[in-house]
This record gives sequence, C-alpha cells and structure tokens, in this order.
Amino acid sequence: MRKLFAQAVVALSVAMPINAMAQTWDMPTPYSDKVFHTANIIEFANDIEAATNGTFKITVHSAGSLYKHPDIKNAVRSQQVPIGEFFLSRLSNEDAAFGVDSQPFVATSYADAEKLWAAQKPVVTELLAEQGLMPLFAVPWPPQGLYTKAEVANVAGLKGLKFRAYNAALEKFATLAGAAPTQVESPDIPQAFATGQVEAMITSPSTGVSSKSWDFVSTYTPINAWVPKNIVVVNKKAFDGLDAKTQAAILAAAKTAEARGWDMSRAETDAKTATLAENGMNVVEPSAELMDGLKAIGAEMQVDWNATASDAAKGIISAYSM
Ligand code: PCA
Repeated sequence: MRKLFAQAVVALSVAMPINAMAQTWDMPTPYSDKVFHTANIIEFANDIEAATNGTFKITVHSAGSLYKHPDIKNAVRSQQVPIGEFFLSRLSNEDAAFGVDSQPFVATSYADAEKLWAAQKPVVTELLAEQGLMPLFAVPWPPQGLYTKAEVANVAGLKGLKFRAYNAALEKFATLAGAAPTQVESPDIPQAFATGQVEAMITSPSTGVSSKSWDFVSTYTPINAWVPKNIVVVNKKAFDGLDAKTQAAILAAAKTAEARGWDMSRAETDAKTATLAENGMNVVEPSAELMDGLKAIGAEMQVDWNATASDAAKGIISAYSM
C-alpha cells in the first residue's frame, strides 16, 4: 500500500510539471473529422505538442461544434479563441482579394492554385494583419465539380435547379447559370438534400464523399472550376504572448502542415472521385458545350470582380498571369 502510494507520488511528480504548465488553445474548425483538412489540422496540433514536449496543446473542435463557420473569423479576431480555420473566400465581402481562389476558371489545377496562392498570400497577410490576425497556413480543396440528379448537357440544364452554395462567388455563379442558390454549410448538406431544400451542388470529391452524395444525387461531372482554400489564422496578440520556443514550434508545424495539406489534397482528387464511382455515382466528363457555357459565366464574373477589386487585389491577378 505504502509502496503503491509512493509510486503514485512519483508518477504524479513526473506528470505534474508538464500538465501544470501545459497551455491549451481551443481551435474551432468548420469541417468534420472525416475531412482531410481536419486530419491535417489534428496532425498540426500533434506536431506542436511533440515539439513543445507537451507544454503546449491545441484542442481541435471540428464541424462547427465550438463556433459556427460564419463566426470563426470574428471569434479569433476578438480573441474569444486564439486560433481557427475557415474557408478563405468567405471573406470576399470584405475584400475581393480574399475571393480570388473561388473565381470560376481562374486557377483550375494545383499548379495554377499554387501560383495563385503565391500571389495572393502577401495581400491576404496584410489585410488580415489590419484585423490583428496572422495566417499560419492555407490548404486547397480538390478542384470543384458538379453534382446533379441527371447528366447536364449544357448550362440550360441547370436552369431552375435548387442549388447548394457555400460562398458569394458560387451563389453568383449558380444565379448566372439560371439556378436558385441557397447557402448551406457542409455538415448540413445531407439534410438539405433530404428535405428538398437543394437538388444540385458544386463542391470537391472530398465533400461529395464526406456528405455521401450518392444518397441524393447520381451524377458527378468534374468541371474543375476552381481550387478554393481553407486558411488557418491566429490572433497576433495571442501569438505574441507565447514564449519564443512555442512560437517557433507553431510556425514550423504550420509550414509542414501547408506542404502536407497540399499533398493530401492532390491525392484526394483521384481517390475520392474513385470512391464516388464505387458508390454508384455516374462520373461523366463535361461536354464542350457545358464547359463553354460555364466559362462564359466565369468570364462575366471576372469583369465584375475587377470592377470591385482594389489595386492590391488586381495585382494578384497580374502577378499570377505573368
Ligand atoms: N468543400 C467545402 C468547401 C469547398 C469544398 O470542396 C464545402 O463544400 O463546403
């Protein structure tokens, strides 16, 4: 008994200093644990915990469980939480620079997306700094494809469809295609289809799989329309309040997470498209007529984007096009 007690005291004294000193950050994210972005963020948290010998931990609250997606950016800004993830182009209402990765047919491959991010990152970093935020890393979703109940031959085939949207650009794209968009967060997709609120969507094969799209649509058309990103940001004051070693651990883990996330995303594209097919989805290449029609809508949107974009935002497109 005495020996047991002594052992317990030893165990405690070994464990205590670490636990007593461990600082924990809560991190809200919008997407479910089944999504590769979340898996990547959990690894990011583990890397930091390992690098700091357990003195610093990040608790990931996925699927909008701590803050709803639309509230995450402001929760970090107002220091309700020190760190969070969100879909970058959600902020396009604040500045067109945030939305450039969701403009149809501007960047449609990973190579283009990388080039676009290189041009976009400095502008976004400065805009976020004005709000006391600092980006840590950004990771793209696979190229966005079309989910419908039947094959779509041309843009006219989208007319009147109740369409799920996730940001302003997609809402506009759907509207210009003659569809009727509604904003639905990704965890709510199955419910929105089940209740008939929506009947078609544009999203990645990843989200097509995590939402089990085969339960409510039958056709996937990889139109590869854009490659939008999630971004992880910290509150700069919270970050500045950490010791230098922890800061360095976070920045190193962020760099690793960005590289790993892009690799995960590239691998997802084919893997998750195959999963869609395995579950009975008809995966069809888009017709030239459909693509021409969608690209014309994209071109129209780009004219509007330019009209509202600041010089810095327009500079992203010039740098990207060089
Ligand atoms: N999935 C997220 C954003 C883009 C994507 O591929 C969604 O559908 O909400």
